[in-house]
Parts: sequence; structure tokens; C-alpha cells
Amino acid sequence: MTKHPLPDTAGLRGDYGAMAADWTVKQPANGYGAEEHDTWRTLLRRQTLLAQRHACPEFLDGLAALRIDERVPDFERASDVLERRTGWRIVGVPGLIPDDAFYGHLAARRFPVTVWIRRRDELDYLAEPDLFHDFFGHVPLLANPVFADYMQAYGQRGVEAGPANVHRLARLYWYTVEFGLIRTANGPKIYGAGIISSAKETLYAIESDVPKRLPFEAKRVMRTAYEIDKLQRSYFVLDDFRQLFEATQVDFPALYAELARLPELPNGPSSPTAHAA
Ligand code: HBI
Ligand code: FE
Repeated sequence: MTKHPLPDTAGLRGDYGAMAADWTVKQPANGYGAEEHDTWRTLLRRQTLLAQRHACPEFLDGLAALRIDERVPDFERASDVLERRTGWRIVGVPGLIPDDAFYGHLAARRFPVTVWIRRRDELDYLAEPDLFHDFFGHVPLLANPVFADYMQAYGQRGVEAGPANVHRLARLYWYTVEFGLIRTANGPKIYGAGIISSAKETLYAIESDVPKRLPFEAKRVMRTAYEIDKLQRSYFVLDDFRQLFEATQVDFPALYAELARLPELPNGPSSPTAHAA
């Protein structure tokens, strides 16, 4: 795997000084302070209440299986639970890491989770993914076999994609893993980490009539631009997770060539509303 030059980590918050070659770091040896456990507990209580109403059953099953408690979770212990179910483990990272490192971990069933957690004054908004977003938002669904297989296959496609196409693949991640909805007998429910880890976006994604809720269709997703740090103007709704896995099983070089000949699609008029974390 060719290693990207260091991303502009100067602007990022994590400590990129003590990483292994694969961009991973251990959780702090002396654990976390009282304020960090308190922030975790506050966010966990708030988002668990919202998830019980608005998250899909597979997310809630995964959350229960992890037996997360009111202290910042230990990645090795959670990995032991995950590995028994779907072969996945968690690796600590200082924060965002280059695409090729990230995809390489996913392809090997390792999910990168940020080792630092936001401050008290960032409870409702922060610019970068932190431990709460990554762990609470992303890890529970890795306990679901079909979603876990999707994430591994997605990582493999990422390793294979060249720099000319990786932005299209990033859209597939954005509109599913981060901001995906799924159809259920009780209406659309949340599975996207970026939604379920944010109180504001959880309510907006399910209750607001502002955003479009479109049937998931991989080609449309990969043609649709997205903007970060805003409430989404369009969500894509899956029929089931098998549909997501199948989207990784097509001929990607042919798909990229086809998409390159088609116009891009806007995400919809951008909303000035800041995206709450
Ligand atoms: N790094 N730690 C981390 N977490 C992410 O979610 C992440 C990343 N690097 C790249 C990235 N996501 C996106 O570009 C994905 O589309 C790959
Ligand atoms: Fe995320």
C-alpha cells in the first residue's frame, strides 16, 4: 500500500507524533480523566435515548451486544466482542488518516476509532470526528454480519480505486456509512454514524420535511456531491443491508468509466444551518 504523504495533520487536533507505520496509536495508557468519562456518559445517555426511537434495529442490537457502559470504552475489550461476531476489531487512531491507510484498515476488518473525545463545550458541535462519533456512531453496526461484510468489501474497493475515482467512492461512504437511512415497517430509520451521533441531525433526518429522502441507488449516490458541516439536503434510503453489500460487487472500473461520462448531481441547495455533531 503506497503511503500518502502525511495529510495536513498540522490543522488536525490529534497527536500524530507517536503513530505506528499504519497510522494507529494505543488508547492513553493512563486511561481517561473524569471529565472525559463524564462527556462520554452525557453523550451516550442522550444519543441512546434518541437511537431507541430513531435508529434501525440492527444498530440497537449491535449497541446492546457491545455492552457499552458509562465509561469511555476499552477498544481491546470491545474488539473481542466484535471479533467473535463478525471478525472485526477496532484500532486507535489520532484522528482522520489518509484514505489509503483508512481503506487498508477496512479491507482487513479493522475499524479506526479516534482515541480522544471532545471537550464539554463541544458537546453539540465539533469539526472533526472524535471517539464518541467513531465508536457510538460506527462500531455497533460492525456487529451486523451483512453490514460488516459491506464495510470490508468497501475497503477493498477503496484500496483498488485510483486517485481519479476515490471521490466517487467517498460519496458511497458518505451517503451510507455516515448519513444513511434504511426502510423499516415503522418508516425510515437511521443507520448512518454521522446522523446517530448527532442529536440535531437525528431529529432532522427523521422528522424534518426539508431534506429529500431518495431510494438508495449506487450510481445516483456516486454522482451526488456532498457538503460537510451542513445538515444534509438529501438522504438515501436502503431497502436492506444486502442491497448495500451488492453495490460493492459490481465491475468498478466499468462503473467509474460510465459515471465519468454522466453529469454530477447537486446535493440540493445548501442550507446555511451548521451541522451539529
Ligand atoms: N480517517 N480516522 C478516519 N476516519 C474516517 O472516517 C476517515 C478517515 N480518512 C478518510 C475518510 N474517512 C474518508 O475519506 C472516507 O471516505 C474514506
Ligand atoms: Fe464517521
